[in-house]
Amino acid sequence: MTRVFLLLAGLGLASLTTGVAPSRAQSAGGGAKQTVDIIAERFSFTPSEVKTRTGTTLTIRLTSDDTAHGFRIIGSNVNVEIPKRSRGTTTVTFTPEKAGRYTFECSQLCGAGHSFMRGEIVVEDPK
Ligand SMILES: [Cu+2]
Repeated sequence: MTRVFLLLAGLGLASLTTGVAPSRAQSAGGGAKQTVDIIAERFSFTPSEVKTRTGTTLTIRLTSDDTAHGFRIIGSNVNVEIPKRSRGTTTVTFTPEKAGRYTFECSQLCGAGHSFMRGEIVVEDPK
């Protein structure tokens, strides 16, 4: 009985996780969409620069090539864990309203070069 319950709970979590990105993308309401894959490894993100435009729903798929890392966009509420290699991909969406440069960084201590794990999302205003 307990085992069945745990299995169902696990399935529920999985569908919640995979369901987050699509529902957010839809709520953006007709705006442009863009998807980028970013690979994390000690001690960098590849690519480390992503270009997008204001109002675009940017879907970021995060995968690690070694240990677990984090991904935080400074000045936003995006802060997620990237599971270690072969344990899957974390997907987040980010819809910048203002043009500018948004720094992202690793938010999980991963070794001596952790503080160098940074990159930028460069947002241009199409107008
Ligand atoms: Cu780190």
